[in-house]
Amino acid sequence: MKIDAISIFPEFFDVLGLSLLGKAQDQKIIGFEAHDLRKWTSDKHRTVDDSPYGGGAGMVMKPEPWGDAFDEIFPKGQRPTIIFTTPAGIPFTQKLAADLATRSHLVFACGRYEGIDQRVVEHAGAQAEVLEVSIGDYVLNGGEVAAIAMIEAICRLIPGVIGNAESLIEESHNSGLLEYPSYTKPASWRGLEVPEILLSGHHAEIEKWRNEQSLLRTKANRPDLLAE
Ligand code: JBK
Repeated sequence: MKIDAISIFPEFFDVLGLSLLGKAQDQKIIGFEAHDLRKWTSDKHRTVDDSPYGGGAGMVMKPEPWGDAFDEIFPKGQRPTIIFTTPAGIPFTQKLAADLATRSHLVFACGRYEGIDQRVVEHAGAQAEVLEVSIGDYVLNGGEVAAIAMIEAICRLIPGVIGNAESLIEESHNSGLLEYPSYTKPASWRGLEVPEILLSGHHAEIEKWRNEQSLLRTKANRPDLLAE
């Protein structure tokens, strides 16, 4: 999979060189490239934003650098998928991650300020599959951290990126509930004990206990998941 990211802070994406995604790049399973949007400016101040039509606070990203970036980054005769990371997008979910993991070329467009001129999104639709996607209902300073979260969630689903295929299978088996709590050695630590059932060797009982714990946790932390 090829992944491009366009941002005024391409250094944010340096973290993708670490750990499993770094290895996957060394092995050529994924090819990642971060681009500085200011490359596609031509004025002395390398301006990427301007005041909003209709008034209001903040600045809006100008369309021209984005259009020129797409002209260079979108391959001719192909239809990549472009993802605009924005709090106004559709929710990013594991299902969407799995869907996007099947694409051959993703482009992440990361806005700053109050967002990008909406015509950029409209215009990208002529050359690409376009998605506006949000990682959650909170305020970030820009779309870079959201893109990094999505890239990690997507790439770990690509065959060969994660060594242990079993961990992927186990994750898909948790039936929409939260994970049960886990423990490791020592069995006694600072006066706190590992639940006895886990030391018993009764596999059926352990599974029953874990399912109960998943349900209790989900009730407490994510009642919305049970309503579904
Ligand atoms: C947020 O994807 N997001 O969730 C996102 C992108 C850019 C800015 C933001 O505030 N939440």
